[in-house]
Amino acid sequence: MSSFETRLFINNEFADAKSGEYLTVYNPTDGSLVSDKIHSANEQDVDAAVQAAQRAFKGTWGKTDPTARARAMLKFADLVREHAGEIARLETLAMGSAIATQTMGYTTLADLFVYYAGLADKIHGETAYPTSAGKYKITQREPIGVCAGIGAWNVSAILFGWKAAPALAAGNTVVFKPSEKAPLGTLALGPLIQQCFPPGSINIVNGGGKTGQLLASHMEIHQIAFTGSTATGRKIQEYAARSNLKRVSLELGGKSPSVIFEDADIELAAAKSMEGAIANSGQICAMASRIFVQESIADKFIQVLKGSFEQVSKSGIIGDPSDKNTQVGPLADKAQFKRVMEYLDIGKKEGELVTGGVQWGAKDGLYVQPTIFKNLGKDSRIVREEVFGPVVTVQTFTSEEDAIKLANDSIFGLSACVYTRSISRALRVTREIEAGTIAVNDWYFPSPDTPFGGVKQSGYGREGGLEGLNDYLQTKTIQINMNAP
Ligand code: TXE
Repeated sequence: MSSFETRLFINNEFADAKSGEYLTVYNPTDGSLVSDKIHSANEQDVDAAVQAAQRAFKGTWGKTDPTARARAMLKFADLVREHAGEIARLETLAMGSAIATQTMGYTTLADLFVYYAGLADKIHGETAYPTSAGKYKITQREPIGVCAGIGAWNVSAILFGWKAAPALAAGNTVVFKPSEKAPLGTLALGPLIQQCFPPGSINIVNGGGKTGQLLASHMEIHQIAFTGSTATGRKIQEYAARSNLKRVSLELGGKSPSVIFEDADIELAAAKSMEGAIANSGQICAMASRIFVQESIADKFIQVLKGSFEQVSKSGIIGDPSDKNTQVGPLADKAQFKRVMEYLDIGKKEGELVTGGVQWGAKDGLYVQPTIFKNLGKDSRIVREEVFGPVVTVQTFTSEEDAIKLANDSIFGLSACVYTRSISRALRVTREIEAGTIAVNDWYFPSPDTPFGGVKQSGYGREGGLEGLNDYLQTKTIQINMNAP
């Protein structure tokens, strides 16, 4: 894909932004300009997108028979799967993530549309039993109307699918804003959307925080799903409260713990911890960045983990993200790189560097060597805050109780990992850990058929699985007087 679309996608057409404002994106592999002409939506543009979505909700998509909705979604899924590799290149170009990772992102988007297409004709209410005092009561589950989505830049395809697929299956229409750091892949879906959905069903508006604020504050949008930082999530909730009290679901940051007990398979725990840390160069919200290992096996575990982290830099899987064998690309942009380097400085000052801790490769490439720190205090910022890079901290614990306490000592609660050979311990510990998702003897990566989301300041609402549909439906109760003539 040598050229790409940079305009807004409204009512099934690409259109110039009325704002006359543009976003700029650089390639993080070498700092070269990707585009300085990515149209940025202002209030008029957002209004046009919302009106188109409103018309589709009232007139076409919202009135489409559920089985026809499912067929349109399945057609879209097939097209996305067919073009996954070429669209993924646009993500790689803009934010440096490995082509294999982003291709998986687009095939997962296709899977999400298949999953929710299957639910489109299975949405139904209940009958209240027993009928009381001659009143027959039923509930029906209805779409909400125009739903907005705001995505982060790390896996744009999945973030779009989590929001758009359940919204459309339920009969809603969508206005989606991809991140200003990686809008090109989402825009490339426009021609595929045109082939499957009536105009206005899915609209894409580019822009930064200002455009996001317009969506979150819009009076005709009745639901907004957000993925991004906790700080922005807080603002989204405020905008919703100040405007029309639209429903909000938030998938925010994390600082996920990984708890490794002395009966665990050390090689497996180290390999999985490494895989999770380098996937998407550590830019995954569910990444387990706080590792807690039982004291009795700590030295052995750290030694094996160090070996597997160092192997990444030696094995050739870090490098050009457009190469299909690459697993670790650069960080998304200069801001992200600077932020991660600042955390590395904190780690070096406050703890002990085990491996990494520096830039990888040439100066213009925004790569970071996979990094391990140990011996950090529990209040060090690198232990408390989300780094969003291939960086882990290792601390030790003595007992199960101690491990649970340490794992839960965070404002976040998105995900967690537990490594043990004991099923009863796994069941006890997973029950106690405060997180929306937990992997046992594995690192956690979400899948279309199960709900994903956080507790505490990692947000609320669930995306994926049957529960993922709930945010896009509202229940109406109907009461019928059975004694009426
Ligand atoms: O997030 P932002 P950024 C974390 C991660 C990362 C940090 C910053 O720690 O380093 O957040 O990333 C839109 N009103 N995560 O700067 O700013 C913005 O345009 C409405 C975790 O990308 O939260 C983008 O589309 N919208 C996360 C989206 O919000 C606003 C993934 C996210 O931007 C807005 C990414 C506003 N006032 C980052 N300001 C995860 N959970 O996976 C910005 N936006």
